Amino acid sequence: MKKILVTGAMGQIGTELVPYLRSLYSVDQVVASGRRIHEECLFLTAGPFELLDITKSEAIAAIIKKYNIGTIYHLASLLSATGEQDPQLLWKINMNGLVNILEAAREADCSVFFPSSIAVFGPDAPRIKTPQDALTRPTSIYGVSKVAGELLCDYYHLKYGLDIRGLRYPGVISNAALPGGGTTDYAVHIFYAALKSGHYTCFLKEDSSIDMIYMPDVLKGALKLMEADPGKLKHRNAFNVSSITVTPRQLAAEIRKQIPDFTIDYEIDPVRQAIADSWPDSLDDSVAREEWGWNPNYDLVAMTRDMLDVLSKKLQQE
Ligand code: AKB
Repeated sequence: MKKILVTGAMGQIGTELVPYLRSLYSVDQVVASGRRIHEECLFLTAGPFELLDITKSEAIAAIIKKYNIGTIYHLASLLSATGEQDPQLLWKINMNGLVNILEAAREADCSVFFPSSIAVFGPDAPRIKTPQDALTRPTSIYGVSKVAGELLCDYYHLKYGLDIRGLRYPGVISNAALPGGGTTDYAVHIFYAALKSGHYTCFLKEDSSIDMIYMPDVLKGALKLMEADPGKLKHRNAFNVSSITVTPRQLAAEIRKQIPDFTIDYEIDPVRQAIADSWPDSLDDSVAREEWGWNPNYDLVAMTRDMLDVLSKKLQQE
């Protein structure tokens, strides 16, 4: 049976996607890869693991051949805030990396999962419940790379018949690895701060609304899309998905239901605030629901309860 390769396995999503896939299939069936090994993610090396610089095309081809890879979850990417610090580096990693993956997938006839983002939308798109097929004219380099990536994935499907599927994730909330360099990172940091010190200083304004999704739904959604009947997929790639629409003030209020003394104040980071202001407040994910049965489990209340529960146990052990 052909194996699965996960790039960017030491990142926020990869750290949980690899164990999830290994638990569904088998440890040997899933090859994790990353540019370097983070100490807190050493557990990923208990199964097949390869150091991989995504900008080196021969290295990707060699891993595909070595393990007989049939499916690639291509997660290696810089995020929105980091991207604004070095747009050229973002382009190199996000675009050249994707081109390399698609070319290697074409040579070896692999299926590909490509995570896109709410960042594909810019100020010209409708802000509330942004539809699946709304105008994609982003103003961040990260958003530009995700739009180009979505189009490239469509092109490889049309031109070469490659099976490439993907989701537009909003902010991802999780409790294993910390997110690195995103605009929505506040929605993870706030939980650590609430449990450690009872106070959080937020870098976005209190009323900045951006959609979020909880990690179990991220994993479930990716797998469900990859296993969906291709005959039913009209869009195939770049599906809007979401489950929580929230502002920092509302998230703080939800946390306060369990930690009544929790306080929050605001020191706005102009770069991340400008990115947040250019993104939709919320996404319309009805097309994903119709075409392949997207059906998330976690709303704001359930996610907050689970985050605090899991994180408080984790922090007690540290
Ligand atoms: C970011 O904030 O850059 C990411 C994203 C929404 O794609 N979390």
